[in-house]
Amino acid sequence: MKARILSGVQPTGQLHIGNYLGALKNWAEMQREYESIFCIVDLHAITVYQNPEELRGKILETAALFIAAGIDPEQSSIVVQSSVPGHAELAWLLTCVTPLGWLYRMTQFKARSEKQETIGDGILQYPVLMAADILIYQASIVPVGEDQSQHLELARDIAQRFNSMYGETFVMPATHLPTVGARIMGLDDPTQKMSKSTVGSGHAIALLDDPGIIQKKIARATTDSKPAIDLNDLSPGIANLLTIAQACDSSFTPQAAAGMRYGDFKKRVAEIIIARLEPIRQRYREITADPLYIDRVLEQGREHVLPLAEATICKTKRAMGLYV
Ligand code: AQP
Repeated sequence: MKARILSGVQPTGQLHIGNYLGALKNWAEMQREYESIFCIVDLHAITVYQNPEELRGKILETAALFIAAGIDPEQSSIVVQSSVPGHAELAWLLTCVTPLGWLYRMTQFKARSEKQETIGDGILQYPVLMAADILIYQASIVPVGEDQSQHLELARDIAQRFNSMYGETFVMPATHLPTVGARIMGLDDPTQKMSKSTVGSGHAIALLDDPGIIQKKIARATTDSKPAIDLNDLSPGIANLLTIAQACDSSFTPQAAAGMRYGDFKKRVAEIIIARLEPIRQRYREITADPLYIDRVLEQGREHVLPLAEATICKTKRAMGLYV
């Protein structure tokens, strides 16, 4: 039997090259080797207000982008988190074994709560729901970008605590990070992670950006005042562009860029990104030409995973002494 992998993306904002290089690209590569479940985590998205009409559109767009980026719905299950009630149900069961202090320590919670006057309980509980997303499918590997490492550690801690309190119930999930591209930084500020939620037209390369926009964004990317690339003294902006180029095209090496003038280097990086993203954009157009195709894919994914989720819910409730 193949080991199972699970991962997800929030249907918010525009999917960017960080999401692709940190997550989607690896999913597409790993799906041949593993039984794969990829979720559109809409319950995570609503931890902050989402316009309901836009959210529905984003769910479908995200599913289409999964497929355009290489996820094969005949090989992998593409699932909307809220369409499988077990995610929320397991999250409650896990909430009851999770010490509050573990949640307050999460760096993402701290960063988000600092930015807001009142903070919703959902933002605090987010990592427990994420643990439920993983544990409900007994996934043994979770391919994510580096920003999710702490949440993954917490998922393991929760699983371990549950198993020691109620007996072996959950498979212990391992984090899988890409070797290159685990943390793509913002083009406008290469000290900050590229994020869907960060506003600004120069921050991220969206997967659906056209070639002209990509060239402009790379040309404007923050670097430094040096004229050419010195591999012994890389500023965060140049290091980030090198990482993006290398992750998009494995035949590109930083050594090949040594001594290149910044203008020429940026043109080369833009070409590499365009060559990587153009087929995704084209495939996205083909997929979305049939308005019902995505609904069929999502229904097929849901049907496939429902029994898996149900089995874990029963096992967990039974372990806790609840009425099954
Ligand atoms: N910059 C990144 N570099 C590498 N991987 C990344 N991921 C996200 N950003 C990067 C990975 O993409 C998957 C989906 O994550 P997400 O839906 O949380 O995307 P986001 O861009 O982080 O979205 P938000 O809404 O802007 O979230 P916050 O505010 O948390 O940053 C994950 O596997 C993630 O690791």
